[in-house]
Amino acid sequence: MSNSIKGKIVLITGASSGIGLACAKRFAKAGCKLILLARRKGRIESLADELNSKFRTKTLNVVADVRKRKVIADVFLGLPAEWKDISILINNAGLSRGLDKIQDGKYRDWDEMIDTNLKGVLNVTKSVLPLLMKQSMAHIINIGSTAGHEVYQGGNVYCASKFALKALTKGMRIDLLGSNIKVTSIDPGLVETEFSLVRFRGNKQKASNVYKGLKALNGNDVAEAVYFAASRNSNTVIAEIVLMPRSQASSVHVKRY
Ligand code: NDP
Ligand code: 8X3
Repeated sequence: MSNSIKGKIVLITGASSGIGLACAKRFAKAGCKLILLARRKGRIESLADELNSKFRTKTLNVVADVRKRKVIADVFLGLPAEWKDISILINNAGLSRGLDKIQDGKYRDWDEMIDTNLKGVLNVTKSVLPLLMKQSMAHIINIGSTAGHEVYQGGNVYCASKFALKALTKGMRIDLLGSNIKVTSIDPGLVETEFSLVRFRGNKQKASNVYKGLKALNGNDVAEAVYFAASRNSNTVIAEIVLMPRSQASSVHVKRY
C-alpha cells in the first residue's frame, strides 16, 4: 500500500546533478517541498526555477559542502521556521575519485571519498535527526551502491566507503528501532550521470567508456526506486533496494555489445 507524501518537506543532498537532481524532479511531481543542497549554486538555483514553473514547487536552496561539519550544523540549526519540519532525508551527495590500484592511490582522493560518502552522511544526518524526530513519521534514505556489495579492481576506497555506508545504514535502522524514523538503502549499479566524469576529473573519453556498449540506468530509474521506498504505508520499511541495468549482474559482471 502506498501513502501520499504530498506536502512533505524532503531534503536532498547532491541535488545539483544525476540521481539527486532526478529525485528532486520526482518528489516535486509528487507535490513535496524541497530543500536542495549542493555546492554549485547556479545548478540548484536553475533547478529550483524549473521545478517552480513546472510544479509550483516550494524550494529552499542550500549551498553547502557536506564535508564541512560546522557549516552543515549551522545550516540546520538556523533553518527558517517554515522549513524545520523535514520528513524525508535523502543522503545522496557522493563521489568517486580515480580508479587506481591501492598501491597507486592518492591520499587526496581517499580523503575526499571518505569525507564525502561516509562522514558527509554522518554530518548531515546528525544535524537533521532532531528535526526528523519531531515528525509523526520520518524517513532517512541513503544512496548506497552495488559497490557496497562487491569490490571491483581499482574500486578499493570508493567500495570501502559504500561498504561502510551499508553498515551505517543498518546501524541507523537498529538504533532507531521503535522510533518514528524508517531507514532505507537504495543501491544502484551503473547509472549514467556525471559520476564517471567526476571520477576521471573531467576526462570525457574515460567517462563515456564506462557506459560503452551497454544501456546504463539513468537518474530517473533510481529516483523511481527512492520514491517507491518513500511512499509505502507507515508500517512498511523498504530496508534495501538493489537495482542495475539488464546488462549488469554484479559490480564485476557486465555484458557489453
Ligand atoms: P553526480 O556526480 O551526477 O552527482 C553527485 C552529486 O553529489 C552532485 O549533485 C554534487 O553536487 C554532490 N556532491 C558531491 N560532493 C559533495 C559535497 N562535498 N557536498 C555537497 N554535495 C556534494 O553523481 P550521481 O548522481 O551518480 O551520484 C549520486 C550518488 O549516487 C553518489 O552517492 C554515488 O556514489 C551514488 N551512486 C552512483 C552510481 C552511478 O553509477 N552513477 C551508482 C551507485 C551509486 P556539487 O558538485 O554541486 O556539490
Ligand atoms: C557507482 C557504481 O560500479 O561505478 O557506485 O562503482 S560503480
